[in-house]
Amino acid sequence: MLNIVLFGPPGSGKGTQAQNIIEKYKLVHLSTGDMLRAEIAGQTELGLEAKKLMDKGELVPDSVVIGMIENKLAGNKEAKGFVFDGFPRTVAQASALDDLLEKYGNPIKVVLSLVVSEEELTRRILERGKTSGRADDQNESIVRNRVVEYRTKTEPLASFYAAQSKLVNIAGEGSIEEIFAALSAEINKHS
Ligand code: B4P
Repeated sequence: MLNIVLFGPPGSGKGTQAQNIIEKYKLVHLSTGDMLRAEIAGQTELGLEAKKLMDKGELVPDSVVIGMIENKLAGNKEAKGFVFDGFPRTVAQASALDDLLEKYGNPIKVVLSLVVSEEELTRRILERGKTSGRADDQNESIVRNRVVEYRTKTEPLASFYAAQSKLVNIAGEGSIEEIFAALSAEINKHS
C-alpha cells in the first residue's frame, strides 16, 4: 500500500498536486480541508463550528479531523493507498495517524514537503480569493494568521517525520508540471 503525506504551508500547492498524484498512481485523496468545506456546505453542526475557526485562519480541533480521517480509512479498505493532503497538521494528529495506520499494517511511506516562500504563498492565496468564495482566502491578515498557525503548530511536524527518515523537501515554486515531475520522481522510489 502506498501512503503519502503531502506537507507544506497554506497555498503551497498540496491540493493542486494531490489531484495529479491520485490520477497517476490511482490512490485515494483524503483532504481534511475539502472534508471540512463539505460539512460547511451541508450546514452540519460540525461544519458550522469548523467555519467559525476556518474563517479566522485557525485550525479546527484535532479530535474533529482525526475522527473524519478514521471514518474515511474504514470506508476505503480496498484502496491501493492514500494521499493525505492538509493532514496531519499537528503532532497529535501525526501520532494518531501513525496509530491508525498501524492497525492496517500500512505505515506512511514518504512525506513530501513543498517549500514555498511566504510572499509567494500570500500572492497565490489572495489570487485564489478573487474567485474561490473562501473567506479565509480574501483578507491578507487572515492569510497571515494561517501562516502563523502553520509555523507554530504544523512546521514542528517536519522534525517528527525527519526523525522517522520519511521527510523529503521538494521545491514548490515553478510550474505545476515541474513540481509534479519532482514529486513523481520521489514517489516512484516507493511504488
Ligand atoms: P486546506 O484546505 O488544507 O488548504 P490550503 O491550506 O489552502 O492549501 P493547499 O496547499 O492545498 O493549496 P492549493 O493547492 O489549493 O485548509 C484550509 C483550512 O481548513 C485551514 O486553514 C484549517 O482551518 C482547516 N483545516 C484543514 N485541515 C485541517 C487539519 N488537519 N487540522 C486542523 N484544521 C484543518 O494552492 C493554493 C493556490 O495556489 C491555488 O489557487 C493554486 O491554483 C495555486 N497554485 C498551486 N500550485 C501553483 C504553482 N506551482 N504556481 C502558481 N500557483 C500555484
